[in-house]
Amino acid sequence: MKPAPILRRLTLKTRPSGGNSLRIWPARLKTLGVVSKNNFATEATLETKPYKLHKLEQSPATTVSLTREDAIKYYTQLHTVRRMETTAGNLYKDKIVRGFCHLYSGQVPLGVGIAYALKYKGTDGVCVALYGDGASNQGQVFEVYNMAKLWNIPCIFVCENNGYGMGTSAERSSASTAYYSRGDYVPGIWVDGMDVLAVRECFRYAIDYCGSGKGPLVIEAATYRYSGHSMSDPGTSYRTRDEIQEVRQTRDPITSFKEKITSANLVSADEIKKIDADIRATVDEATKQAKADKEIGLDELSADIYAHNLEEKIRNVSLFTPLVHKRIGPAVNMN
Ligand SMILES: Cc1ncc(C[n+]2csc(CCOP(=O)(O)OP(=O)(O)O)c2C)c(N)n1
Ligand SMILES: [Mg+2]
Repeated sequence: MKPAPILRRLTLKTRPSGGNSLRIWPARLKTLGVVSKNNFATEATLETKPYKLHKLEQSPATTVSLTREDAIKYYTQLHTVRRMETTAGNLYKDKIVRGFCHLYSGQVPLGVGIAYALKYKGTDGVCVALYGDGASNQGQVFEVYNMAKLWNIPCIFVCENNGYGMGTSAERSSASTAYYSRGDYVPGIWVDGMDVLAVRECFRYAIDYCGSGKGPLVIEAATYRYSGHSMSDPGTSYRTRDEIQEVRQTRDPITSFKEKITSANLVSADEIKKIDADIRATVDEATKQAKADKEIGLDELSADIYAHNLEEKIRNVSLFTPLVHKRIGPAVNMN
């Protein structure tokens, strides 16, 4: 096994503000124990892709420090999400998952309302409101940009620009595709959404910026949509297969992160293989269990909608036959 290259590196600590605090400690690396027993680096210094700024002077950090623990955590999360989504997509195609399902939908004004409440209550919390390039041209987005800047509301607007809104390319729908600058008087950052560490630093910066009372920010995360908008969109009638292949080969976030962490000697190729195999086994097992389980009852339609439900009844398609709110378990983020 190669010795950790970390001793030759300089460790650059970054503050959450994104400003580099530039504490360079090459001589102390050994005593800080940055080389683990098995010769892996426990921490490495890596470069992110550059950002583009709109009405901001300071950029998020481009030289960042990554621990071995975080490298494994991020890789595992990224790969598990992809494996789950691919599996869910296949189950849909096999007609095992039925119906119509949007993976998530953003309500930008609602996010600004939540952010306003955080400020009103005197907290330093921020709210992240996400929307796609396709949604970005709606009037409501511009209305809340105004309100958020006027009152310096701590809202991070995130435009996930994946190049397409349903079957329409960003260039065909938007007079300006520089989404990070479309808040005009709201400062903005363009970040490569395929670079995990750039996204991490960008959000560190944004949380610090908005949480310290400076008002809202617009982040454009540049990414790519491998699949169609929904299962009924094969995603190949308005672009070429070559375009999709090209992105998979040159910009894939998981592949590039894997390369980064293995070449920084944070994780070995064997460990990656083991993580991949474990994820495959976990998702396969969950799929097997989901297929074998009996169908869930209709009472689950109205289960766990609210963390703290204030009214016992939930509105149904007919007002006269309301459903009952059922508690199955606490929300995962409230444990
Ligand atoms: C207010 C509103 N107008 C129109 C629609 C119909 N609609 C659903 S998705 C979509 C395009 C979304 O594009 P984007 O946000 O880029 O999502 P992506 O296709 O990349 O998943 C539209 C117009 C909607 N859901 N809501
Ligand atoms: Mg889109």
